[in-house]
Amino acid sequence: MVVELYTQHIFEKSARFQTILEATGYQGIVVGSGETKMQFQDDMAYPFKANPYFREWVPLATRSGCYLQLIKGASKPRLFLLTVEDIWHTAPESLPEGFEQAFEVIEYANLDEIKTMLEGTNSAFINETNTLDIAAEDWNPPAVIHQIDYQRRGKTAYEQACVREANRGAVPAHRAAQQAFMAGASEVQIAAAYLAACDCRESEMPYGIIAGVNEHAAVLHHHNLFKQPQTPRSFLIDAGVEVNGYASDITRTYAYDSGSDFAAMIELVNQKQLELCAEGGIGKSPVDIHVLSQHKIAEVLIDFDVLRMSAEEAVANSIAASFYPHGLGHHLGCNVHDKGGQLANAEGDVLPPPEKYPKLRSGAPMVANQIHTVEPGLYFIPAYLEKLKAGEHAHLINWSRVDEFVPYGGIRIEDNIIVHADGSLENLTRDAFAATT
Ligand SMILES: [Mn+2]
Repeated sequence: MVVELYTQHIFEKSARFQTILEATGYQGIVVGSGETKMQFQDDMAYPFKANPYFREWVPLATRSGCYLQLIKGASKPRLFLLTVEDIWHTAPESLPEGFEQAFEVIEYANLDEIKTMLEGTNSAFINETNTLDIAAEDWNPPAVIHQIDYQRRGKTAYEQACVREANRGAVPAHRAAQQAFMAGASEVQIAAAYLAACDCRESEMPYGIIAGVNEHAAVLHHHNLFKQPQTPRSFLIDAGVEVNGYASDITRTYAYDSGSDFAAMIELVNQKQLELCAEGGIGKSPVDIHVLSQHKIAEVLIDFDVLRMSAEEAVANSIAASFYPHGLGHHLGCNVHDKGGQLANAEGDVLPPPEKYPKLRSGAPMVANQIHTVEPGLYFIPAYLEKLKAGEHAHLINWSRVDEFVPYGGIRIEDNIIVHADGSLENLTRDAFAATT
């Protein structure tokens, strides 16, 4: 079944790339996986990760020196794999069984050989470095990159299956992390429990695990995990897994004391998050839903007597944004923050985020088969609270209530949603949690 889906995926990608060749006048497109990078003045390499343009074609995330070539009118793409004898390192990653049928696979031994094999076609070349020494204007031409990014908005059935599977794979790890937090583990120990439960190396994570205990839950990207265990109050974990190069991106927040006000606040944010998940749909504006989410977070703050003003006032005066300073969501795929979120068309014109919400990553209307994250947040961030305290609306904020919540850091709840072609919405994350209770 997976082989069938993958074959169909390559067929569809090939057809999409043929339209790019038509539109741009190139005879071919070559996508390189990238090169292993050495550390400065050292014989150690950085962990290698193939770029997303390559991973969308070929699930060989750790194999450098691969090239995918698609020629105008050709029935099958060609896949060039660097194959050399190397007794020092583990053998390079190979394709899942059956996947090789989608390509004409060609092995090569050195750069001169691949240059000879690929020269002579008027091709666009997508790669981090210009390993093939082609004319500068044909290396990552924006016209081709924009077309690819615009196409990437709609995911094939295979890509949807990969992100679905990445959600399923992350759920046992999220549960293990929650248990480790409840047992009083340090952030580093919690991350170790996460990796053990999903049976992954840290280098295989789609992004660095964010695991914030107590006040650290207010640090949006808390990656420098602490080793000392803390007396547990609250815990925010933002982590996914990768399946065939595709990511899940999931956040959950927990209270140690289920009877606390903070636990009740998590529950209310959870309700609001579910309401926001239901707002998606083909043609809907992510900007409108983001503004709605600002209102909903303002309502939570009013409900818990943190703000003494209307939700409208809180949003209009950017007070809600001080508690919720990031965007509601982004596209998800081979990039955790998949590209194309702001593209108005295949020519590369962008719809910039509204001035008031510069952090919003997706502004373009939703399309069929797109995968979005929905991740409202509510944080007590000391730097922003200080600014509010010095501002003109300080008297409308209940500071003793704020002080009660500061030790808990904050809340974020994040699910991954497919906007299906028939208009239905599939919440991959809630489904995955529900399937394994
Ligand atoms: Mn996210």
